[in-house]
Amino acid sequence: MPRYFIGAISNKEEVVKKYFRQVEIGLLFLPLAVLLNCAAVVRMPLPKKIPADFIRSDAVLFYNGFEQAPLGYYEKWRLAWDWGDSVYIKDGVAGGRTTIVQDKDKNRGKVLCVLYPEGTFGPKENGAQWLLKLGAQYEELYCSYWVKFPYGFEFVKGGKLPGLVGGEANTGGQKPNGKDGWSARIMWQKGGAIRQYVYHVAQKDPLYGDGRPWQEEGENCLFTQGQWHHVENYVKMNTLGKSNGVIISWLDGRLVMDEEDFRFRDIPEIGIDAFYFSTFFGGADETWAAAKREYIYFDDFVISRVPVHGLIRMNR
Ligand SMILES: [Ca+2]
Repeated sequence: MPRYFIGAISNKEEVVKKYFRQVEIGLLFLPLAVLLNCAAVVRMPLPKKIPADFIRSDAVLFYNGFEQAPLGYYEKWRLAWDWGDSVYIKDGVAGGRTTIVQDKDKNRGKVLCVLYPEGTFGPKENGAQWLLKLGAQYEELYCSYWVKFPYGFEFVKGGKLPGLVGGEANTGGQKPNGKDGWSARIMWQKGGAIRQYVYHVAQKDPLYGDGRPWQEEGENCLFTQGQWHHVENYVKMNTLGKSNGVIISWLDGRLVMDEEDFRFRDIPEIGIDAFYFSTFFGGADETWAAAKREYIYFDDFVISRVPVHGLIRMNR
């Protein structure tokens, strides 16, 4: 047999041996690979409720999911019980526009229902407002909650939704001067579009705050009727003398706004010191009025040092 032929056979044997060596090595790691693969597939799903141990942790300054409140009219005494004695109740509660109801979504349980009577606008006749004082001044914080606009809700021109504030919590055409306060609420707009509505020293308008749209891939984000949405804001105070204050927003866990050009203050005495539960149709004239009797539902308010949206499963 020619030598080169033996060599060829010998090479083939080497190739086969090498192949089986690789298979053996592969088999050694197979159980590990299977385990890792299974772990990836069978990963525990996130809960739809905020985990109780997180609520009890030092990261959370305030939580209210309304589960202990009696069903029916959400009276001043109960609101103060849930939100603390320092809560400053402004509008809508004495007028009977706040109620605790049972939601059909078991994960929500009891929720807050706010009434917006037909043909009204502004907080005196429409929606509700109270200020949750945090008892300290913070440089950065998160706030989050669930909100649902029911089927058939008519958004009209828009209205306010709660957010973090500081100092005198400037709203209603009172442009901040750097020494008074600021606010960073959320607004729904025509068709359910969403924007951050921010009163700060460097705002463009001499009266009203800056509206910054919530967008994803260049498209405006919308509230969907009949669906619970999770909204979250991160606010960080600006360095004194600079317009570098930050607001980052998430809708249903997705990043929808990230801007860092806000001038909330010019003095160190102003920080984040309150959460403003503020909701009403408006706008300052009747073109903003509710077209019919409307309701909006709220649940699971959290004020925290860390974000909440990564801890819970969203409706997708
Ligand atoms: Ca609840």
